Amino acid sequence: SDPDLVERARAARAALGDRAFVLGHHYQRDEVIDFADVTGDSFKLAREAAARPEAEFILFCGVHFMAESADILTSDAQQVVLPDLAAGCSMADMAAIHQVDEAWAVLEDLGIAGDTIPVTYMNSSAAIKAFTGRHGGTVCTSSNAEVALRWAFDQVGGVDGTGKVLFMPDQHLGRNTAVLKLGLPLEACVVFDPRKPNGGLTDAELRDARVILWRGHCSVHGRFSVQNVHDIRAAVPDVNVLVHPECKHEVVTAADYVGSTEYIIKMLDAAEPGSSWAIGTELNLVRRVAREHPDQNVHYLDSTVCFCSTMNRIDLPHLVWAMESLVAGRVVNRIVVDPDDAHWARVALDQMLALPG
Ligand code: CIZ
Ligand code: SF4
Repeated sequence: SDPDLVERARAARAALGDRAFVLGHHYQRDEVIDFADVTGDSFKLAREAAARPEAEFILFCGVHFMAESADILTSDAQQVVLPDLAAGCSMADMAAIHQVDEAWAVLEDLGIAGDTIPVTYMNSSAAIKAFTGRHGGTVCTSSNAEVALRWAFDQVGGVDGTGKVLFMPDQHLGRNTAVLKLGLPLEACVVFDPRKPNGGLTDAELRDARVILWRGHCSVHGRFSVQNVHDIRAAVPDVNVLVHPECKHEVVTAADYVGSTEYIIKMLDAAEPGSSWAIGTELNLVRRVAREHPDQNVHYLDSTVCFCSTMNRIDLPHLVWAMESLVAGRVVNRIVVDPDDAHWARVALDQMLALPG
């Protein structure tokens, strides 16, 4: 990147000192990661933010829902800054609170809301997390989705009972976890499409379902295909195919390993030198992992899938602008969650933190 800009970034970072803490998500650009005090997935970063009560400013290099979680988990005196407000998440945007309220009303009208518990993926707005907290549910991440789903079923009579989970907003993580980890049949999962009356489902389908999956997906991970897995196996002998659970069910089934971002990093750290890997996740992360493991043969599962475009909105110019503004005494792009939502979202986040394991 531009050497002048790097110099300005260094100067602004030094001027802020301990007043600021810079968090960098694994999917961020290298030019941004270079200035991160800590890197991680959304869960680790939320915990890191909460563990820095002395920092006046939390500069969150990631997407909007992550900055919201940081605001919820930090004190009121701390200010969370998202260097570009356009850094949203298309998956989180697929579940708007008015749609979720309407879906819940459908379940209430059918008399099944009382047997249903909401579970929301970390990748959702604070309003959806608050909805989940108000209805006794939990947040989950891709690392603890199995434990979260088991806990949720336990609240409504167990995995083998008749209670239901409403899983938002990623249908793939929900389905992969329910079927591959909890052993529920694929037919026990239905997809609720918020754009259609009754979610596009019959009353009987809703009554019989065990897992009601919200119709959401990740615009990056949702693009990997089974053909990609076949192609890489044909091209690279003995390749280990490693994908994120936001990938489609058939892709995860065809792969050798499935796991969260932190799992993917650990797998590569522990891999035999000279082994071959094809990784199905965001490209900034895969390139970084490949660079850090020159002794391994790291491939990208599909070269036409690439960056998360909203993650990439945070670039060095935006980070420099945010830091220089703070140095000048102007707090820009502050993320503040409505206090009532923050309270109930925190209930759902605390429930997640209290899960076993
Ligand atoms: O796909 C994402 O955005 C992920 C995996 C986020 C996170 O860190 O949990
Ligand atoms: Fe959202 Fe997918 Fe981008 Fe993650 S990678 S921020 S889930 S669109």
